[in-house]
Amino acid sequence: MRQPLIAGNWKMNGSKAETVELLNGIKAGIDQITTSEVAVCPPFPFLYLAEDILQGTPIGHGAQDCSREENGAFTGQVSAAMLKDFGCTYVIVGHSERRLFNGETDAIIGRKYALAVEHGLTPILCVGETLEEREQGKTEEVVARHLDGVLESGGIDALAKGVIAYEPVWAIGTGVTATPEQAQEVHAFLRERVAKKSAEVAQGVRILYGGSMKPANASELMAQADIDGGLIGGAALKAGDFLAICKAGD
Ligand code: 3PY
Repeated sequence: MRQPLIAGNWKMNGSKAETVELLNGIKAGIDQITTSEVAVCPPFPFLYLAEDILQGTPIGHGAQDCSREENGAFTGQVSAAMLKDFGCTYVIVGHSERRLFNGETDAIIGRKYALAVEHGLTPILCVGETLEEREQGKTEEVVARHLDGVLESGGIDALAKGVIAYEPVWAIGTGVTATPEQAQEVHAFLRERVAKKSAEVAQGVRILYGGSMKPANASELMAQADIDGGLIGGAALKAGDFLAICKAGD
């Protein structure tokens, strides 16, 4: 039985004061969540607030990216080791916004994934197709390529140490959500692909859905056999909405 994971991807949002309020809001309601694992991924400068405010609670925290380099002269970058130092459990790698706006390739993402694992973090690997790719019938080809980027660099052992998030690009920030059937189809495909390397890892690996998941559609999505939680964008910025999604995962 895979424990659902609900992780909030806060993206580049919030002030210091708003972050404190949001963290305290989630903390205040966490007792009503019985089964789901809960984590938040604030922007880098606010990680220390998450570490401080969430201390002693079951809520984990993580970052939205890490450097592909270990350390050194890489201005503006943040290493996996630094994230670990700030108490992070998770780090998102390969989000489509980074693939698109920062030109990240599967090879770069594979390297970030490997460094995260090496430093004791759990990477959340995002995979997903654009609308154009879906309309051209290339969804499986694209998500397989994103997954294989990690399988080729770190092998099945590395994959076993992470979480996969299927995030159709056409559902990110658009308010459009994949139907439960559309999402389940891709999740099942991803699990089958992992099973070709190891049936045991395929059974254990959590595959989250991301892309406009909200309280109104979370239960239906998470009721699907291969959907093990969510990577939540906009709805993670309101404590009440985020907690409602966490509850839907219970
Ligand atoms: C979204 O839901 O918009 C996301 O990108 C989650 O990562």
